[in-house]
Amino acid sequence: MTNAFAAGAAASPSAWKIDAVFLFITGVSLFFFLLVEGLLIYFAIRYRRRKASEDAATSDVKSNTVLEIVWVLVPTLAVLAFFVYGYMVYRDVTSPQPGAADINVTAGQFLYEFKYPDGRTAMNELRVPAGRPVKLIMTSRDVIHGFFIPDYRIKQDVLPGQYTYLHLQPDREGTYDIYCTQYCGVGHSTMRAKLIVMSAGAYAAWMERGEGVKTAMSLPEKGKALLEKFGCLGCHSIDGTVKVGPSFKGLYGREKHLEKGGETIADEEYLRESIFDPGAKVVKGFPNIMPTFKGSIPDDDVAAIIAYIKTLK
Ligand code: HEC
Ligand SMILES: [Cu+2]
Repeated sequence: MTNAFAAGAAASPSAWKIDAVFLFITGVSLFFFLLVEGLLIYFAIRYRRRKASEDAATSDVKSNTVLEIVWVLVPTLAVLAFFVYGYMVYRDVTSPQPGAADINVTAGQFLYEFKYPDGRTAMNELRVPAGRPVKLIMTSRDVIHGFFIPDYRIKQDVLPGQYTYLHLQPDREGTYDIYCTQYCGVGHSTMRAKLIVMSAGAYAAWMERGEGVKTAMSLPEKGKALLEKFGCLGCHSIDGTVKVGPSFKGLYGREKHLEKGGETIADEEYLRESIFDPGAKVVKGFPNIMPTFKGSIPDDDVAAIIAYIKTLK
């Protein structure tokens, strides 16, 4: 098996974009390194101390404005180019892709669990069809883990009690390594999984076969049942009616105004926080009376509830 430092060829658009930034920075740095070191060596030889008779006084150079402007401006522009180019690629690689499939990832000592929207669960094996972007919604059930796909050049810490995201653009079929990059305990080095990118046909056939642990319900169906089970619907509606609390209809992705002032986008992490710590971001115009469900709703159930809320467009 290859290790994390021997990553293979770039295997997704994000990977070659990141490689291009890396090469650009390395190339420009190499150019200036050779220029400066070359001049250093050249001047050291050209103006070395010779016999005393040749020790003529040097010419009286005070300053050279043009030269000074050039040597301040050129490196400034180079560094700005690193920033702008790097930031553009960072934005591109970390922003949601339209039409992405959502997959929940739960990291735990010492495995990754992948939960698909149809309710199926797989351990250490993430199967996706080529050509369709994927959004990973990740959390940990114990300590901090680091989700890393070397061939994609992307990495994201996975934290307990919070969602973090990773956006994949799988476009080439194959099997790629997934590592954990945070030392998370004795089994850390065995914490490996596979990203398996399949052709659309093979993926559909795999879905059809229904491999993996599959619950009776899809994630959103389970979420819907949980809203009833936990009594959320006493205060929240799913059809747009405002009850004691705001309606869940159209909630996902919306900009929410907060009681404290300011606003936030209702993404998965916002929804998770609203359930476990309702007082943290109180919706403007509503009382802070929602009870916390921390400890009473397992992480997996919260993921299902969020999957359901996302379907309420
Ligand atoms: C006693 C009534 C009550 C119950 C029960 C309740 N909530 Fe709430 N909830 C509220 C109120 C009021 C708000 C708005 C104030 C705030 O943000 O805390 C709210 C806000 C929210 C928000 C943020 C909504 C938005 O528009 O930004 C989410 C998500 C949420 N609740 C989910 C749930 C879930 C899931 C459950 C069940 C597990 C639940 N709530 C149970 C009263 C309740
Ligand atoms: Cu780990």
